[in-house]
Amino acid sequence: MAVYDETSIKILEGLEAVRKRPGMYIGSTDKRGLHHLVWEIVDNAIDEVINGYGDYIKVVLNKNGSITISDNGRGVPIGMHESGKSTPEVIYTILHAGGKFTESGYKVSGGLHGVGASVVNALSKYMDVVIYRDGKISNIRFEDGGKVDIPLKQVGESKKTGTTVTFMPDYEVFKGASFSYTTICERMQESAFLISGLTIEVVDEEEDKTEKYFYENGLNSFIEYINEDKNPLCNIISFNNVKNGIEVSVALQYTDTYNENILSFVNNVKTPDGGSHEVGFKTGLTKAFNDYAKNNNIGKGTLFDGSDVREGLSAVISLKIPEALLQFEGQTKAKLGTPEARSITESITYEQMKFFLEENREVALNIIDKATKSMEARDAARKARELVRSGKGKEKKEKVLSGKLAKATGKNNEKNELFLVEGDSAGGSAKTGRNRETQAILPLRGKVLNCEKASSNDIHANEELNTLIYAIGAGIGNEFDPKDSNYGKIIIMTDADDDGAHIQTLLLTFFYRFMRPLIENGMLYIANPPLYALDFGKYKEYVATDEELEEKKKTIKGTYKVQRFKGLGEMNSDELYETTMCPETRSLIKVSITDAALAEKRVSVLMGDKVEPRKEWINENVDFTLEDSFRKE
Ligand code: 28G
Repeated sequence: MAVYDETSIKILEGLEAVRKRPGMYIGSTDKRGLHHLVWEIVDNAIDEVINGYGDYIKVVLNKNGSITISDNGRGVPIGMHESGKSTPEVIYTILHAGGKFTESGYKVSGGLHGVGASVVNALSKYMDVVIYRDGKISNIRFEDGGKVDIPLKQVGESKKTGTTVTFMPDYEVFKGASFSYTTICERMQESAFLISGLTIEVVDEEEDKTEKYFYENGLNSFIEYINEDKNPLCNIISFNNVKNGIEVSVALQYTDTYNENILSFVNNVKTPDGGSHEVGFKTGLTKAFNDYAKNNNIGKGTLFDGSDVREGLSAVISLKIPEALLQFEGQTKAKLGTPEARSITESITYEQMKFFLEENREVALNIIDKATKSMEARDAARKARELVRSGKGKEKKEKVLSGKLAKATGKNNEKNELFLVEGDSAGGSAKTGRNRETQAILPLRGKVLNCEKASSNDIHANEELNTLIYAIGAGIGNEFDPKDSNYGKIIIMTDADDDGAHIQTLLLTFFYRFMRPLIENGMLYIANPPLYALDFGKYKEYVATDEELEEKKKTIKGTYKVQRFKGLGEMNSDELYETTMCPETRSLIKVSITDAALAEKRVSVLMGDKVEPRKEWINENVDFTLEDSFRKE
């Protein structure tokens, strides 16, 4: 039985503070917060590897909802601390003010984690730590938010070294949340890319699944993975340099697509909102290309825009920044602030790219050719916009839209909704049934262009998409501004069959590539038409899914007919309005991007022109949706 002295009481008060305001320590108590606990413990294991001890980390999702993380590092020291407590007890119960220091001098993360293993302990029903060190196996166990259950004691002998931590999150705190194998795998894969030579294994005991990640070539492997289903235009270019204690590593490669895909990391943690390092990288890259073009008399004498030299670019930027220089910005601390990171990344990128271009003339010419085309396309787009502003353009716009778009009569853009409807027949019903004041209908004929490999010129030449762009009226690509949108909601309404799903995917790809802020601002929706109607004679009830139909069948007495809707066209206009369009009775699916990098990867796998990866991906993800990265809520 533990004795409670003054310091013990202080410690318990500290842990209690975490339990009272978990959000302050781990951001939130939803699924995200729950995963923070994992990252916190895994980061400690990663630290040990970065310090040069161990090369293997394993994460096991246990059947009972607990999780076990182990490494083969030195093992947490097991000696007595000056306080009279064992070192492990101190490490797992004392809150670290600010963030923790590491031996390498680089704090693992600057964001919400880095709060220490004691926070995880505070939010766990129990935590069990097994340490292999000094020929011994030692164990300490905590319960109910960090109270010592069994103090550190030897439980065996072993020549192994390392640490194993098992914890059961307090699901009273993380109500309804559960660990996601996919989320954990994706993050572990990312860590394995960033730390060459590290093996990370993830096991799901419940589902009997396991993944193992190991990459010998770090960032190069990362780029290989990102571009695996794209066609590269050059070999992977990579460089690494240190200035003023800041280490910059970059790998990049151009592909024949039109998208730019830049991922950045600081001290092995992703910076999803970029920041000074990304700005520096972009400036350095643009300058290198513009200088090269000028010095070699290539191109048109006009300077490239940054976006021109990033067309088709995939890049991973990884910085190591000493603790003292770390600065993050924004609510989620997902953006690097450190000003030195900008100038240092810029100068390293500029020097290295300049050198590379001079040594690789053929590649240089190839990329500059692509950038020149981008510049011309930009120019063409600008001229087209100017045309729209002048009378002629208005005429053209009206002509493109006439006979297709049924406009809303109301003038409140934010309240207005644009329905993109599959097929003329459903389009007709939607036009008849709609609320004319707020709802506009644009029927889509045939298949939408696959935008994965389309340039903005291709898009402008495509009648179907052109109509859509004019209807929304907020521009496209870099010029797109959701504030100019004629509609507060854009709603994709297709049949609930394979063709409908395909059209949805094609439209999602278009919006993702060319009007991404629309998704980011939560303005894109998918309509959710019913699959069945139960006809009771006097009235009908509508049912959305097969499961719901089975449930309903069990409870209903009396006679009824089941009608299955094969498509939107089978509903009459009133039915279509009531079930799928009426704001009071419909259910809409909001499209959101939870992880841009993943969405990027998935869009290129699904929509790219390489057949094998697509087949593989579809086989692995049987239900053909863009879940997770395109979360539908
Ligand atoms: C299993 C999941 C997570 C860890 C270590 C190794 C050491 C350590 C961890 O020390 C205490 C305080 C300052 C030095 C350090 C072992 C030095 C020598 C370690 C982990 C000691 C922290 N030998 N491995 N902590 N410092 N793995 N994996 O947590 O003075 S945490």
